[in-house]
Amino acid sequence: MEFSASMMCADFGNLHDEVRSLDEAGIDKYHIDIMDGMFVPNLGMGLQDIKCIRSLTSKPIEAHLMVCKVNSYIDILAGAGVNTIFIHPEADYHPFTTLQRIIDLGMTPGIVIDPGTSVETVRELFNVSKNILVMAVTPGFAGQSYLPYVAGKIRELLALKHRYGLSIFWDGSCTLDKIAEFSPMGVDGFVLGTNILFKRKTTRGGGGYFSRISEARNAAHNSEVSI
Ligand code: S6P
Ligand code: MG
Repeated sequence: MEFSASMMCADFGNLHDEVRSLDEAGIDKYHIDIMDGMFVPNLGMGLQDIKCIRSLTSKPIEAHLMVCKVNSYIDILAGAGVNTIFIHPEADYHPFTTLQRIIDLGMTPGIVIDPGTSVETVRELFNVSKNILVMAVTPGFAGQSYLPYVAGKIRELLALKHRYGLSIFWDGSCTLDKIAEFSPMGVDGFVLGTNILFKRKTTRGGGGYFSRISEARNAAHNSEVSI
């Protein structure tokens, strides 16, 4: 089970402390949301943020690209020390070429499935990208409500998991009850944002993050009943 910290929810006034605290608290990966104000109506994190985080941790960094010109960002992100890049295939005319470029630069490719995208539409890409990030909210903002019909799509993906050798990750409105429900089914990881990791400003810090990550691990562990 892998838990990522959604860094757009972190306290940017204390980014150094945030990363050090999350590292010490045992976070597995850093999730960086990158937006261009076009593919989604918001702006996310920038290159300077990524470089800062890279300088502070040796843990993996995953970039979630919510942009139109996907292939313009790949080389830049490789240079910034990103380990995994998730792309929205519908934003790219030639997602296979972009995924291959990610591989050629020594990174791991991933694809994101929007609430409005069906599994069948992107299934051919599973031959190249084994990491699938499923959006449980409309991409663009933290703190949104869970879209219940996404559960059906996750079940569809889980049915294909072994055939393609997929790793399936959850992004958006991740709560402890969702971890408890979906990790036993085979979801491999969750992006933690305002619902679990960054929920109360007043209690941020190593101890706070440690107990929140522990709660997430317990939710996964205590419900380990295989299907
Ligand atoms: C949404 C973005 C996500 C969120 C994260 C926030 O566009 O891709 O990574 O930052 O899901 O978590 P929460 O718990 O506030 O929904
Ligand atoms: Mg994201």
